[in-house]
Amino acid sequence: MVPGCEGMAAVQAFVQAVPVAAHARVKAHRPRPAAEGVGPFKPSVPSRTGQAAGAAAVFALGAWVSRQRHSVRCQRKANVVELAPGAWPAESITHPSEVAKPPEDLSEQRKKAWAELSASADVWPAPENDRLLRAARGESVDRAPKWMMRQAGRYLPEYLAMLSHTDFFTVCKTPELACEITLQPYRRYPSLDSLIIFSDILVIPVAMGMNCRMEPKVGPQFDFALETPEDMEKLNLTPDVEATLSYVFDAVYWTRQQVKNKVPVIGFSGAPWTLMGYMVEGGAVRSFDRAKKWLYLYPEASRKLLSALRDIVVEYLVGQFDSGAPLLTVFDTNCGEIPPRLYDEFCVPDLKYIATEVKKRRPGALVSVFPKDGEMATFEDSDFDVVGVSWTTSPAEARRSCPSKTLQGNLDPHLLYADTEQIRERTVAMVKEFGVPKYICNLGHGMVPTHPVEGPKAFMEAVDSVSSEDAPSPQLPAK
Ligand code: 1CP
Repeated sequence: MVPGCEGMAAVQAFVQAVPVAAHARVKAHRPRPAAEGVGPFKPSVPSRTGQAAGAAAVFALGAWVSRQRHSVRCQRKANVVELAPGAWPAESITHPSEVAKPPEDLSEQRKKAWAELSASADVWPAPENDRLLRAARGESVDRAPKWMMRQAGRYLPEYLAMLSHTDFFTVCKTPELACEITLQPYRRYPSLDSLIIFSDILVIPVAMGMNCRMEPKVGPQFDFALETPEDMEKLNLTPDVEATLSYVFDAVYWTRQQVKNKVPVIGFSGAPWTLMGYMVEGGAVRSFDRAKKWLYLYPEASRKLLSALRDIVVEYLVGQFDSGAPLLTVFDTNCGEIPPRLYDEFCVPDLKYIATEVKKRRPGALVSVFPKDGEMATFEDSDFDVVGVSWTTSPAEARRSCPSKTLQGNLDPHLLYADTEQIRERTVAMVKEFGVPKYICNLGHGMVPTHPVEGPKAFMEAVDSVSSEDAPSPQLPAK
């Protein structure tokens, strides 16, 4: 028991006893009004009062909000999450039972929609705000498009509220809940130029037969690790991607509808090496020693695993494109964990193949890679449209490494703890260093649970304040 939170177990037991989980809705579904589904915060309480069961519902919601506050206070004491003072936006919370539910035949509708579309075109109609896609294609834009890695997640109290009713992978597997969490940052920051579908890179190992739990304070944990090559026999190296990951495709398709195609929905996958890292280690770890050893001890088995992952990644990205995600990102978060020589040998050919193959099969798709802390120049000669820049690289160095590519990045996520003035100043300087042409503004890695919610607002306002005239392509001095 966490000291000072003695009531927490009872509260949690009560919360669990109330059948509000995704599959056990007790209330009649109340679809949110159209504008509410995508716009900035709209208090949900007043709209309930006119309903027949208004008073009871308000009472229930009040009790629920109070439970969440209590739970978050307890979590803060347990040092699980730090919320900025006054950051709790009670009015922005959507109860899982209130989330608009898709039709039973969503998967069939999705497949039919793509079959009809692909008969005449190879892309979905452009979103109302297509800055991200224009920038990815190297076309002109009025200002830099922006989004934040891990924008839908644990720094948002409304995410924590949702997660207190269900578990992480249930959310991933329930399209309306994944959609709701995808929309949360957009409601809070309506000037975002893109949404990234709420999911996790680890859904691929799950599809291969490695069940995964999200342990509080620990992170993802698989039921088993790949200790030796023999353990690969426990995996399905060629899973049916549509059958095992259709929940992600449905979430993409549903989110595109719910956001009314106002902004693009980004699809994503882990890169083979980053996925292999988690599979060999058995979950989130501080260092990937065992995975690195695999490359030296079992090079053949490593190649076999990496190429199986590569083929699944291609299918998975194509499936997300067909569901309505025009831009697909490959996260190679563990790129910088191994020396360039090893990365070139084991990882680069597969990554290049992924970009080439996805674009061969879906010429309208835009593909992006984030080789965190790696040698970006490797990707200048690839079919990726966009290359992500870690916070460890300077904008000038990144431009020199990949002169023909659209670059994405790279604000130090820690800057989001600073005061608004500093955030604004550094962000404007960064946009000018990159220049608006061929640029997508983002962080140099993801948001973390302790980030205050005010930081992203200052970051986004700063990006919006710089026009393409203010920040033309930089003239880079020779090195
Ligand atoms: O908003 C978004 O970006 C969409 C959701 C998203 C994405 C793109 C999540 C939700 N995870 C990811 C990708 C992801 N997951 C990566 C690649 C990108 C990156 O480096 O940021 C990696 C390495 C993971 C693996 C992972 N998932 C870890 C281990 C690494 C770490 O951060 O310690 C952990 C802890 C997770 C859990 C996770 N994934 C996503 C969320 C919101 C959470 C937290 C779960 C929770 O506690 O509620």
